Amino acid sequence: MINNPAQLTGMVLNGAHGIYDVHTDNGIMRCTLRGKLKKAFAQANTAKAIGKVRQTQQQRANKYSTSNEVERTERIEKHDSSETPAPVRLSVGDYVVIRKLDETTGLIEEILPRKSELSRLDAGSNANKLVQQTLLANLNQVVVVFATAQPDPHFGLLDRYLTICESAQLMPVICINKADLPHEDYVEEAIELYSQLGYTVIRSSTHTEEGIAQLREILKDHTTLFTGPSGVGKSSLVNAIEPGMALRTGLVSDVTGKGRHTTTGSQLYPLSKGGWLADSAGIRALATWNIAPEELAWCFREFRPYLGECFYSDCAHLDEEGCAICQAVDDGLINERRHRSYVRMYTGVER
Ligand SMILES: Nc1nc2c(ncn2[C@@H]2O[C@H](COP(=O)(O)OP(=O)(O)OP(=O)(O)O)[C@@H](O)[C@H]2O)c(=O)[nH]1
Ligand SMILES: [Mg+2]
Ligand SMILES: [Zn+2]
Repeated sequence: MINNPAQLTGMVLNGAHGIYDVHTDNGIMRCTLRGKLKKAFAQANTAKAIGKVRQTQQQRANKYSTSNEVERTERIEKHDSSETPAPVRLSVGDYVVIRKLDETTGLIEEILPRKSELSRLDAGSNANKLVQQTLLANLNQVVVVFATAQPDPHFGLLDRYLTICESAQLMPVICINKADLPHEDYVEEAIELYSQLGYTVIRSSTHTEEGIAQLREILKDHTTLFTGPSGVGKSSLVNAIEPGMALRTGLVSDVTGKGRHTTTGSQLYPLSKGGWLADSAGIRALATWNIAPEELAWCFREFRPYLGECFYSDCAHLDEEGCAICQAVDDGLINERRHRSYVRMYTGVER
């Protein structure tokens, strides 16, 4: 509880160039970070790689990799409870305590603990310096958007999105947009596959309005992230769901005056029927953050019934003797392409 009248709590709606718009009971406040927080984030950026590489799994993984891919198979394990957690970097969706400077501006003094987050490995990471990029904090739903065509969907990439959602224990909804465009049979087959796996799959089109009402219903009273590759129509969907929304909010990106159409960072918008919706920039490559190798198989939901059934207790489910998951693939019970996605993610190939 805050008793100091100069302080307010709020939620970060967007941020760019060190300036953040924070939604508070006093309206939207334009804020900067307090110096102490800035310094903590700078240190977090240089945090060394956490966790250790599991030797046996590393060796198995190497079987599938060429030598310069080996490095990439190094994986990050969950933080040890003994480790001091690295300070989080401020993200859209974070709840913060701010000190009012005047009626419309403030200073962010504290970041409140997150209830949830969806993160990936920051594109600027390398083997010595792994950086977490949080796409949205305190969310409870993710809509992963792909298009039927233009750009053609890459379902191996969708599997990566699903994996990071499963790992964060956030139920993903799959939205296949541009349903109005002619598309290949494999797209319909994939829609069938993901529905069978238990995911909600919505076909949508901002041109014909197909699926828009269903999306509106799903978003009500949730804090949802719209994510997916660039150009699939995320921003168009946001506008179709809540017409004029982008115009109603004072966007920080206006500060640069570049007037780009392509989304550059996450932006949270209030929904008139209740809830929040975040549009995010398109993501080309998606590397997982903080998913241990032994957790990866669990993130493929159809593998779960077979976990613990393999001959070797430390089975990596790649192509080992007595692997229950590989057997299920051979028997046609697990989709072969999904298993290939798993192998690629496990071995770090095609990151
Ligand atoms: N045919 C068709 N085109 C669409 C549809 N939705 C969006 N588009 C077009 O697809 C292009 C990209 O749309 P955006 O909404 O900017 O895509 P985005 O996913 O936000 O892209 P980034 O911000 O770069 O990540 C635009 O030219 C839209 O007009 C649709 O349902 N059908
Ligand atoms: Mg966009
Ligand atoms: Zn196995």
